[in-house]
Order: sequence, then C-alpha cells, then structure tokens
Amino acid sequence: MSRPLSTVLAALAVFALAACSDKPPASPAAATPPASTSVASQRGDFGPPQGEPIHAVLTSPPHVPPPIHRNYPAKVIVELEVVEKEMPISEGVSYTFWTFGGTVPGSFIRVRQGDTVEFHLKNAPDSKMPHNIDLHGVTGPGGGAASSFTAPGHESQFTFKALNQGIFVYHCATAPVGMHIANGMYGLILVEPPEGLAPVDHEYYVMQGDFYTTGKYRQKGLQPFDMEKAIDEHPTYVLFNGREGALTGDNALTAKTNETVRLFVGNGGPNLVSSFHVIGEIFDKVQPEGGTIAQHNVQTTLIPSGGAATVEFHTDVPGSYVLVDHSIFRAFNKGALGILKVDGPEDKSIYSGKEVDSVYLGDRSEPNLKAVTVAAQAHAAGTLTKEEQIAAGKQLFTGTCSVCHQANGEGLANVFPPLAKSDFLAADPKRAMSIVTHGLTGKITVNGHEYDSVMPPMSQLNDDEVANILTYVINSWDNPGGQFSKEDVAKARAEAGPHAEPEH
Ligand code: HEC
Ligand SMILES: [Cu+2]
Repeated sequence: MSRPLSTVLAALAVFALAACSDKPPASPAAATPPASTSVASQRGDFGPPQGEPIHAVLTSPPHVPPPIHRNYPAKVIVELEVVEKEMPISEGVSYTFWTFGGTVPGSFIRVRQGDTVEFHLKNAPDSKMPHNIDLHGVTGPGGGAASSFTAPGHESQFTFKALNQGIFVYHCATAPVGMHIANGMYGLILVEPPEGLAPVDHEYYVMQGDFYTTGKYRQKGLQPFDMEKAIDEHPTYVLFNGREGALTGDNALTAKTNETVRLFVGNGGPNLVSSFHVIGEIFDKVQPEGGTIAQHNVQTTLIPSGGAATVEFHTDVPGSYVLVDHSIFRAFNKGALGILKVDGPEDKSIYSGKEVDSVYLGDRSEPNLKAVTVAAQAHAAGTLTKEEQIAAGKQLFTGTCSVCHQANGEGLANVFPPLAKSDFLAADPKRAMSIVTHGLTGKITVNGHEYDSVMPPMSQLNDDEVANILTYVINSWDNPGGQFSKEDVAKARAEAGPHAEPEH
C-alpha cells in the first residue's frame, strides 16, 4: 500500500497530539466514521496504542466477545492455539478437524479500528502439521501468513495495525491451503468502527464450511478427508459451525420476541459460496461482504468463500426460524441448517401462529438422534439388537417417511397408502427394502384400496438407516414383525427396482 505524503503527515500530527496529552486523541475519525473512500484504511490509523496492553477475549461459536467501549487505540494481545482433534461432524460420524482454538470455526476475535494487535499463534505440541494464519483484516504480506508459519510445539508472533473496520475471515494458509481450510481452519475477526456498533439484544457467530469425507453423508464412524472430492468441489457435508446439529435442538440460537439480533455470518469455504437465508425472517439490515455500506430489507445474502456479512433483524413473532444455505439440497441433505428459537407471546396481527413443523425440518426437528448413534456403535461392535434397530428406526422414520405415511403409519386416504397393518407389506416384507431404495410407481392395492401414485426413491438414506427404519415399521402398528439387516438392504439396492404389478 502506498501512502501519500499528506497522510503520513496527518498521522504524525495525530501522533504529536497523543504525545502531549494524556487524554485519548480527539481523532476526527472517531467522530466521523470512515466513509467509503479509497483512503479509508489510512483514516484508520489513529496513532500509537495507548494505555496498558489489553488481552483480547476470545469466544467459541456461536458466541461473540462483548462490545468494545473504548474511545482510543490500544495494544491488544491475541493468543490463539491451533489444535488438531477428532470431533463429531454428524450424529455417529467423526472427523479429524484442524482448529484455531479447538472449535470450528475458530475463536472469534474482536478489536477496535486503529488498535495495534500483537498476535501470538501457538501450535499444540501434539499437532502433526505446521500451520499459519492469514487474517483478511491485516494490511501486510500474506495477511500475517508470511510471519506466522508455526511448527508443532512452537509459537510465532507478529504485530499489525487494524486499519480497516469490518468483519473479516481468517484462515490457515499453509500448503496444501485447501486441505487446511477444508479441515476447519478458519474463523472471524471483527474490527469495530471507532464509534462501536449499534447495541442489539443478541450477537451470534455463524460460519459455513464445506467438508469432504471418503464415506457418504452420515456414513458412520471416523471419516478421512477426501482430496479428490475436494478438488472436484463435491462436498459430503455443508455445515454451519462445523457440525451437523451445531445449531439445532438444544444447540439452537435463542431470542425473545421484540428483540434485535445481529449475526456475524462467515463462509470459510474452501469451495462453495453461500446463499444465506433465514426461513421466516427478512433481514432489516445487511452489510454484504463485511463492508461499510448497508443494504436493507434483504431475503437472502450471498456470502463468498473467504468472505463474511453482518446481518440484523428484529424478532416479531415466536417460533423456530431456520438458517439455511438456500442452495437447498445443502440444507436438507448436507447439513447446512440451523435454528433460531424465538420465544414470546404470539402477535396474531402479524402471523396467525403454528411453528415451522417437522414437515419442513425432517429429522432435524428431532433434537436427539442418540438412538441412531447407539445403533451404529452396536452394529460396529457386532452386538446390534432388534430393539436398538427399532429405536433408531423410529427417530429416522419421523423425519423421512412420516411426511407421507404419517407418524402413526395410517397414510392419507387416496394419496399415501398405510404402512399400519398393511396387507401389501405383510405379503412380501423383503420387497419393502427395494421400495425404499428404488421407489415405487404404478397401481397397487393396500388393504382393499387402490393407489396409483409415485414414491420417490429415498436414496439419501444409508443401508443401515433403511434397515433400521423397516425394522421399526415391520414391528409397529400390528405389522407381522421381523428384522432387516444392512447387508440385506445393500443387496436390494444393487438389484433392479420393485414392480408394482407382478409381471406375467
Ligand atoms: C413423498 C411421499 C413418500 C415418502 C416420503 C415415503 N413414501 Fe412410501 N409410498 C408413497 C406412495 C405414494 C406409495 C404408493 C406408490 C404407488 O402408488 O405405486 C408408497 C408405498 C410404500 C410402501 C408399499 C405400500 C404399503 O403401504 O405397504 C411401503 C412399504 C412404503 N411406501 C414404505 C415407505 C418407507 C419405509 C418410507 C420412509 C423411508 C417411505 N415409504 C417414504 C409415498 C411416500
Ligand atoms: Cu493449517
């Protein structure tokens, strides 16, 4: 960055002012927030740091450090440790993440524009890889990467002045860069404007990322990174905060009605851009790309890979609001789904009521898929019982089959056949595996009623999930009983689909 002489002189003037006064400098920039001009970064230099150095408060997602109520530039010390560790990526699925601060995304950092940040990057002694950090809020080569290459058990230090305000991504930039990012090495740093941000009731930290595992979506066990899928940009998971369910069930974000919510939404990538949307809300204000200009009344905002946005809205009526990447298969089939639960009195003049229900959310509305994990672990240990399969199948049925066949298995007259006491099912239970994996079309008769409709293949389900669901179905609602195995389902999947009418 080249600086005109006049700016250097201006900076010197501020310096002189600071030197002969023990009060914080009356910086013109503190009164007038930097406008969107080409010299905004130079206006962010409010002179040397003042007062005692401050240790930055870092937070884990979805939490955000408290606002900074300071009217002078300070020296802020940030200590961040890289930790490589195995954590769940989905129910019963784990992954070896590389993290900044032990979480994905990494710890949230908050400083004030003009602060001098003394950055300490540590790499845990039990790490296998060297790492570094590129902060998009840094003016300087590599955004800090050039000065922060850190071997396991070592620490690096560099210092930068936060010249530009905004919400910035940071990430690891050690080769192969894509792999380090894909393993979760990213987070956000907020550089507050000198006058601070407008107060709100809640601030939350949400960051999207795409993940590449050798196994399929929800395939159980420890899943290794798949470089080929990553190069092809075919993610197995697209997630908010590094884990399917990081923001659902007991982990949902919360607010009350008639409050203001600010989301700092980042996208670590490494590959996808995010069409960030909250089902049932309209963003009153968005600062796209983390920039200074605000956009209002926005439905969906595009967040580039390696970018971030600030999103604000007011809560009017209670219910579950669903955070999604509106590239919607990512939300329902790759995990990019979170919930903001808003409690408070109804306002029927704005909305008549009723929650976003399980039809919209599928099994994600089910806060607890524990039984699914228990069954997967038991299968791995070779001790899977029928009871464990039934318990797991019941939870999966709720999100998958109940939409059409209903939670009680009764179906819907003339549209969806019953699974409860179904003579069609009882006549050939094995055929059900083929129906679920391949779908079913054409005329069938169930309990004396004709159906001529289409069931799409439930190809999002794994073999063990199908086995558990059908074991639940065949042992429920006066059906004849029995058991299905993962291996049987694999065989049925490999064969040709079912025939509604026996062939003659
Ligand atoms: C999108 C709606 C839909 C979903 C979801 C769905 N089905 Fe079906 N299912 C149907 C329809 C429609 C038929 C009848 C198709 C026809 O007319 O040929 C059917 C037929 C069946 C049948 C054979 C008829 C009977 O009643 O015994 C079985 C068994 C079955 N489904 C099981 C399941 C299971 C298990 C799931 C969840 C994994 C599931 N279905 C999910 C719509 C659905
Ligand atoms: Cu790294």
